[in-house]
Amino acid sequence: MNDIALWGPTGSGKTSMLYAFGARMVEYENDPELMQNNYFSYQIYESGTRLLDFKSPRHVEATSEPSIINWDFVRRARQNEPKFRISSHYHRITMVDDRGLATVNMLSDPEAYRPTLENIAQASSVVILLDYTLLSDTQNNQAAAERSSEQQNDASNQNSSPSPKRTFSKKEYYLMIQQLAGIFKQYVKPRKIAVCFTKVDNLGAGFDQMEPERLIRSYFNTQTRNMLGLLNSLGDQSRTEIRYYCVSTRIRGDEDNWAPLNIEYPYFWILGSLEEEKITAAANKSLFGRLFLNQRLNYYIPYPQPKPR
Ligand SMILES: Nc1nc2c(ncn2[C@@H]2O[C@H](COP(=O)(O)OP(=O)(O)OP(=O)(O)O)[C@@H](O)[C@H]2O)c(=O)[nH]1
Ligand SMILES: [Mg+2]
Repeated sequence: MNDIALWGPTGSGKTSMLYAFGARMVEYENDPELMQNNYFSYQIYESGTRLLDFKSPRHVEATSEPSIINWDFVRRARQNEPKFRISSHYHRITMVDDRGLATVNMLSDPEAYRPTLENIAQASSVVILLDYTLLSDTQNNQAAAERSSEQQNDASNQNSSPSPKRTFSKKEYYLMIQQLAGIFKQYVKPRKIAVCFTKVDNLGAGFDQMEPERLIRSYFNTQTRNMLGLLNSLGDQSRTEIRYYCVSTRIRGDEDNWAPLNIEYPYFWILGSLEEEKITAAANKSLFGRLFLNQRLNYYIPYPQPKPR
């Protein structure tokens, strides 16, 4: 199963991220500058039928129940040569987008939140959202200060209506990731983990170009708790790969138009790996295939990557 599960507290931008990714794929279809260096078209269909029409950001609402979204993702070459054919793929992907509250509460109360926990633990890829605007102990963090007044810990209201946003101290955020790491250790399986430092648009221009590790270190590390070190240690587990991104779903102040930053790259990494695995698995079916595997992989055209920093 190609499941991509999202983990992040209420309001960290999980649902926005999914739709911003879809919107970004539409940009890849239509933007002449993007198309210049890109020989592929990317399309997302809902359950094998409808080509998805991505709404503008103001339509994203707080998630009120677990959403299991089945997408057919098609990467199709605009040209017909072997290297393009070998790089054209169709994927059936399941996006697992739960309520932030459930992804947080499953850590301390696994029994009550068993379905959420299973969905995340069993997913072959997990996108972890680190939202610095939810930190309560970051100096000059206006957004966080405003939200802390609405702080509420909702335990009684498990299965209904969207939950209010709450803030976290750096220590609390660290402890959540530590508990999440414990779940990954318990449910051993090959896993890709994309850690996204979100809402970089709030930090101002140029921050999307920064090294995500640096942002994580400066916003989430404390004197005694090394968040980046903890995240890196997830990658020490066998068959677990981890990568870091800084992303944003939109430019602040512009409510009507998507202007996502880097949002496609975690998904491109995951999809690209799936394609290389597919090519390898197909080749391994025959001696002939095995002989030419390296050649085929050399032909394969990788997805666009974030600009080197
Ligand atoms: N500035 C900024 N705001 C964002 C970004 N991504 C999401 N938001 C805002 O954050 C709020 C919450 O976004 P959602 O996508 O609903 O968050 P969620 O993680 O799905 O929340 P739950 O479903 O409640 O768990 C919305 O008001 C979004 O517009 C971003 O990259 N930058
Ligand atoms: Mg949501």
